[in-house]
Amino acid sequence: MTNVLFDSLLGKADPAAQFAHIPGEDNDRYYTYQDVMDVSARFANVLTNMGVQPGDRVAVQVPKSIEALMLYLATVRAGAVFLPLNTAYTASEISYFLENASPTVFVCDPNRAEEYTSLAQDLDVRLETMGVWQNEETSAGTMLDAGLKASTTFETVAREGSDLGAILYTSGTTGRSKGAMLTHDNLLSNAETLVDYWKFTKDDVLLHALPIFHTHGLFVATNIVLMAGASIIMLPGFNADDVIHHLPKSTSMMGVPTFYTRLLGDTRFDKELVRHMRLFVSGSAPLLAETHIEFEERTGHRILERYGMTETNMNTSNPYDGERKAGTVGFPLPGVEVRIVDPASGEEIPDGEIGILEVRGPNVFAGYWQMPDKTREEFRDDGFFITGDMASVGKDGYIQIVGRSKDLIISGGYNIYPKEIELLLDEQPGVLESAVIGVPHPDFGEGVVGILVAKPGNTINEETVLSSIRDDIARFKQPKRIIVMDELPRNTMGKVQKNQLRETYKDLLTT
Ligand code: MCA
Ligand code: AMP
Repeated sequence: MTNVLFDSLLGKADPAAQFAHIPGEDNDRYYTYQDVMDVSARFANVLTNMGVQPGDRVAVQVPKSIEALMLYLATVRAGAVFLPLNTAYTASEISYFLENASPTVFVCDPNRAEEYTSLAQDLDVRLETMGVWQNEETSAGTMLDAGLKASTTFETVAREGSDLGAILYTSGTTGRSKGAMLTHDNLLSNAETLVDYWKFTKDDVLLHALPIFHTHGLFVATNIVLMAGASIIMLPGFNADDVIHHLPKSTSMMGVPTFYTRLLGDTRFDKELVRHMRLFVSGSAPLLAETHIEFEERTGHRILERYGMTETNMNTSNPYDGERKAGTVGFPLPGVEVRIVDPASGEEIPDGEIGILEVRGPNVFAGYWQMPDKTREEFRDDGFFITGDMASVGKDGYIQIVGRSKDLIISGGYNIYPKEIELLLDEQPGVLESAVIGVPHPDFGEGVVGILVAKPGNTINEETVLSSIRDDIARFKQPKRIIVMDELPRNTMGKVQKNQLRETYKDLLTT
């Protein structure tokens, strides 16, 4: 019996080949594929000794590090389910995830252990810590300490393709997040397809500047590299100086559009710097056609844009060899079926017309964790998943994402559901009601704006509202501006007209 995901990702790796280069302030570190096997075995032993059983959830909110990636592999190796959490989430956000997913272990940043101690006790979750490795003399958390003492031999737990490998939470339209259950087959099928489609080989060096708590940085970037036996240069996050420094040693990079607009804003970013590059991939949010064009003019490279979701991994991609069309997300990936339907009837509509994009394939998730009703609502009877993205197919077959039927803001590649912020703003003293919208933002594509109406006799102060929600939700979700209106514009049905608000405030964050 095999462990479908782990054995496929690492089955053919050359132990002596390099997996990672981790630039450091004082000295750089390097990981071979043998190190990947050894360190993932150590953490798998640690997890198993803590009582983690196959199928148990391991929740992780830790700073980006190579060891955090090894913890992902170790969890899969131990037959458990990896549950990564955004490092920006506050304790009150985390408490929902822990309660909902009931993990056996929660690994957090050592700097936040105190904040989480009583929460973990109340929920009967074992709390462990993992920071960024310094050296053998300096402790960087209980997981790393235990890992150092653990054996590098571990008998990988057998798992089938239909077993869960990970749960990733996506924000919900009603404010509460839903845990998307991803199976070994979901993750593996997408990695196999993308290695092939984007022509990754063992000679590739991927510049990794994305966070590793979302699909893009965790599965798309990492699984592909492992599967191809390639290597990464692992940066703690996106910083233009570091990226520019390491690009000449890389062959490929994956990023959200903000990465590319920031690089274009830097005069050091030119043709010479990226001479060795083979591929730039963009996704998670729409890449403006003008960014695509400016990028080609500056570097001679055409960014390859693809489209995916937490629930589905990657669905469509521009071609590697054929034309990469600006403003489109290309074609359905091999094995993935895409159709565009009329939102009301669910009937397929002709090419060129705009409808909702639905998708079916081995990449599509197994449902929302403990939410059978929500799962049923978002699937058609024939197995197609209703993405909520509005799209059309051009005459040439290229798919264009033209908007969203769901009320979603995408800021710097992070999803933000207005309802969650509105519920919080409505609770603030003196607030009668609120509407949260996304408007153009020069750096993040879209930025959050909160529109408030005061209760009669009350006045609202922007600073007071912003500071009182500071500890409740992640910083990236907090409105960049608060606007106070006498009343919200509504249609005859009483529904708030967000289109009108978006139009009125379209220049608020750009000027
Ligand atoms: C940081 N801030 C943000 C964002 N990021 N505000 C809005 N939107 C954001 N995305 C705020 C911080 O709270 C802070 O506010 C200020 O901006 C500067 O923060 P800093 O940490 O310096 O920002 P940064 O490190 O430069 O981060 C920007 C970033 C980052 C590099 C664009 O957000 C990022 O790495 N985004 C990638 C997201 C991603 O991986 N998405 C994939 C999801 P203040 O100063 O007021 O405190 S997976 C997915 O969507 C699907 C599956 C797919 O298709 O891939
Ligand atoms: P998430 O829920 O974080 O997985 O985000 C998925 C959403 O990101 C999709 O439903 C789309 O709305 C959006 N998205 C991802 N890639 C693209 C893209 N290339 N162009 C436009 N939207 C995208």
